[in-house]
Amino acid sequence: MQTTPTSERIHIAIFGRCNAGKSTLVNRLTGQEVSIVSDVAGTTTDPVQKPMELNGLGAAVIIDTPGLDDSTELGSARMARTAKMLDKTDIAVVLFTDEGTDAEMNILAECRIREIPTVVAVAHIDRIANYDAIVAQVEALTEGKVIAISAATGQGMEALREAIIACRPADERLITEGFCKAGDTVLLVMPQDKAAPKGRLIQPQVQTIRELLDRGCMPLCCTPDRMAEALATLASPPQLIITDSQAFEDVYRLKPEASVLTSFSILFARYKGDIALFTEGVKALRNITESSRILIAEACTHTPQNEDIGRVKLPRILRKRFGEGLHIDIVGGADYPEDLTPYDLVIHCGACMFNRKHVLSRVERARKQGVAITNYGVILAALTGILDRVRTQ
Ligand SMILES: Nc1nc2c(ncn2[C@@H]2O[C@H](COP(=O)(O)OP(=O)(O)OP(=O)(O)O)[C@@H](O)[C@H]2O)c(=O)[nH]1
Ligand SMILES: [Mg+2]
Repeated sequence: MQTTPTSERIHIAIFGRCNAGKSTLVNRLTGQEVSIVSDVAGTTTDPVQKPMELNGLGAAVIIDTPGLDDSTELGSARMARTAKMLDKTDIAVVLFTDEGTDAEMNILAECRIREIPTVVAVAHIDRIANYDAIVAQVEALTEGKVIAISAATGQGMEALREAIIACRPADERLITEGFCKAGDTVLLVMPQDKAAPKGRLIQPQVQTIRELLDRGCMPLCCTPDRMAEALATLASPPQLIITDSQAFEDVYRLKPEASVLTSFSILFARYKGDIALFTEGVKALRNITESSRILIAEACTHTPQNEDIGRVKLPRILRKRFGEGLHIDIVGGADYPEDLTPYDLVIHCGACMFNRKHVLSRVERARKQGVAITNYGVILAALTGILDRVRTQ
C-alpha cells in the first residue's frame, strides 16, 4: 500500500476547457477510472484528486478540474474552486484544443504570475485533422514547447510524462538541512503522552527520523524523562537536539553546551513555510492591542478538541495578554480570505495536511498585502520564550 502522505506528494493539476479530455487524461495517467468521462460539457463539476505514482516522478497527486469555459450559473463558483486549486499546484498541465485559446491563455498567465511550472499540450490530435497547425499556433502564443496528445488513443503520453517530470523541482527540500550532516548524532526528545496516537509516532517525528537515517545521521530517541540517561550513553554530546515544544524547558536545562537546540515546530515551519517571514511576523505582537484583529487559519476542518491549539489555546493566551476584547476570527479548510488587510496578524496552523506550495501560496498572499503572518509553532515559541533560545535557520 502506498502511504506517502498527500502533503509530501507533487500536485499535478490538469486544466482546459469543457470536453478537452481532462478527465480522460487523468484516467489514462492513473490507469484507473478516477473521473467520469462524457461528451456533456461540464461533466466534472468539482476538482477531483487522486494519489498516484508517476513513473520517473514518484509520489504525486493528480487533480482533475472543471472546464475553464463553463458559462453556466454555477460556472463562476466552479471557476473559483479551480483557481483555488492553483494554490496547491506544483505542476500545471494546460490542454488546448481547436476550440479557442482565451481560457487556456488566462490560466497560463495566472500560472506564470504564481511561478507554477507548466506543460502545454494540444489534445484530441486523433480527431483534429490539422493539429500541426494548432500546435504551431499554440507554440507561437505560449512561446514554448507544445506536446501533441490524444488521451483517447494514448498518442503523445510518453512525451507528456517526460515533460511533467522535467518540471519537477530540482532539489528535494530537507527538514534538517543545515542543522546536521552525515555522521552526526541527533537526539530527538519526543513525549509520548495521552495526546499521542496509540501505537504509532506522529508524522513529523516519523519524517524527521526517516530523513536523518537517509542523511547518514544517527538519531537517538527518548522521552523527556530519559534525556539525562540518553545523554549519558553518548561518548560526546549530540551535534543536534530536536525537541517537542512541550518539553522545551526541561530539555533546555539539560542541553550540553556543545549541542545545537531546535524544535520540531521550528523545523516544520521552515520546511513547510517561510521561517524568516514567520519569525518576522511574530514581531507584530509588539503592536497588538485590544482593538487589533487577528486571523487564525486552520488547514483542516477537524472537529474541535478540548485543548485545540487554534480554537482554544491560542485565543486564550492572546486574550489574556492583549485583553478580552481582542477580535479573533478563526477559519478552517479552504476558507482562507482573499483580502487579509483587515487583519493585523495572520496565524496559520502547521499545515500538516497541506503541501508546501499550498502554504507558500497563502504566505505569499499575506506578504503581498503587507499583512504580518506567522504560524502556530513559531508564535507559541515566541510567547513561551523559546524562540530566542533555539536555532531557527
Ligand atoms: N477523439 C477524442 N476524443 C476525446 C479525447 N479525449 C477525450 N475525448 C472525448 O471527449 C469527451 C469529453 O472528455 P472528458 O474527458 O470528459 O472531458 P473533460 O475535459 O473532462 O470535460 P469536462 O469535465 O466537461 O470539463 C468524451 O466523450 C471523451 O471520450 C481525445 O483525445 N480524442
Ligand atoms: Mg471532466
